[in-house]
Amino acid sequence: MMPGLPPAASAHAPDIDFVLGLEHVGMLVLFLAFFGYFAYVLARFRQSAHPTASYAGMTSRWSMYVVLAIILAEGTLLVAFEMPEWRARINDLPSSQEATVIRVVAEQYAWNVHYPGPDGLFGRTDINLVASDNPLGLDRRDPSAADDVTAVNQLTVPVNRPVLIHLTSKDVIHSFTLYEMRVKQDAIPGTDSPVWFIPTVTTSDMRIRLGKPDFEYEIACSQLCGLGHYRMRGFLNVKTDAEFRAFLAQESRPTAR
Ligand SMILES: [Cu+2]
Repeated sequence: MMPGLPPAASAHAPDIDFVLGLEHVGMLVLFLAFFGYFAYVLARFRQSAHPTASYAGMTSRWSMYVVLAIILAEGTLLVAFEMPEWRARINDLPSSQEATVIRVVAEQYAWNVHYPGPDGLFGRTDINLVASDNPLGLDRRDPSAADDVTAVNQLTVPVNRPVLIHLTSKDVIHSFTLYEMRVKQDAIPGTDSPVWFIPTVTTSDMRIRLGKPDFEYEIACSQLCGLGHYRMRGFLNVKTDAEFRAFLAQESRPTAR
């Protein structure tokens, strides 16, 4: 419906695009109507046709009815379309049984990715353990941490299953953005912001679909977060279930670290 958007690759993307389309059509109607009226008034009430001002002005009420109609249309857009969409995205989180649960910790200027590993438990993290070779501050002595998988700027997820990301930040506010998934969520220090989506097209299928063999889904930071903001760029790898399992098995071997 909306021209110029990136390709859509998540289950909820058509809903977001529909609401975006409604909003833009509404804005276009308002823009054309106001400019049409403005042009009409410029011509209709030009000085040569009205050498003396009318101090009584307009007495009819139709302008009030127009404004009420605009308020009604915008209220309908908000209550009937935007709020249900918001609710579905924010309130109805998938359970951790059905979803692939991943932590993403933003920092200036990278995305740290943390998988719980086969045991499904995230290992303990401690700010005092944060080092250049341990950006998450993961405590490897914690039994739940032994099989955890970490990555930097590479987020790998399985296709056609919910992905639930627990998003936070180590330093300033960043904004986690996956354009093709229609996901955007601020990453705030000290706050766990859950965000979820169901990817529907693997990276390799999207390459075929677009005819671009080197296409990648990008993770962008949409919040100006410092001098290196422009290079805060990661990649989202959407894999088949089998490929994802192989990736996790490969990465969670102790020798892989
Ligand atoms: Cu950032």
